[in-house]
Amino acid sequence: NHARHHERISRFLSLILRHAPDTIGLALDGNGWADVAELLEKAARHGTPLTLDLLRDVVATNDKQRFAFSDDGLRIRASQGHSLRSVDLALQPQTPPDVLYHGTASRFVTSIRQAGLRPGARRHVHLSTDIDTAVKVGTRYGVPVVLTIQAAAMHALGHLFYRADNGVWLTDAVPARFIAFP
Ligand code: HQG
Repeated sequence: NHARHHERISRFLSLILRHAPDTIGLALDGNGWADVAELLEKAARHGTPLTLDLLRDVVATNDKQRFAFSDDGLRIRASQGHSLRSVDLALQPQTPPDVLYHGTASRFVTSIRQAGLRPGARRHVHLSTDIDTAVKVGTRYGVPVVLTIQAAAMHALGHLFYRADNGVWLTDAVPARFIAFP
């Protein structure tokens, strides 16, 4: 069915554009962009046939707007979520809202109280402007816990924040003193 197929393609694109482009022999540039024609050709060669129309449709209807085309439509990248150290999204630092939210699982809370939020395998800690999103993110790993981050206070002390093209907020790490636990 249609929705399932889209989700499968979205997962494939997340793998290729965030973590492991080399699984299909694709190269990303320093800002995470892949050539669309090359992506289609290499995806097909490695068992995931994709038309340009289908790719456009997946990008346009993706629930989290995970992917974006360049203005000329010739390149595509993931808007956030990378683990590849070679990718720098070249986002401009921005002033965050007063508070941001981070959804995690209850079993991580003891460790987060001690170490703060760390990016783990990804390049950044991911934060959202709304609690609902944080609950969904936390649910991926277990019983969700929503942490409230004093983003404005961090920013005032020199921590940099970035807003990805899909509205997700990114920062390098969040020291525990800026986190309110429920
Ligand atoms: C936790 C999804 C112990 C952290 C989502 C999280 C997001 C710690 C996990 C995006 C810790 C890392 C990212 C510490 C952080 N001790 N645990 N000191 N610091 N953690 O998947 O934020 O659907 O790398 O709380 O919607 O869950 O893929 O990060 O639970 O936007 O597009 O370590 O991925 O988007 O997990 O998710 P992740 P995340 P997509």
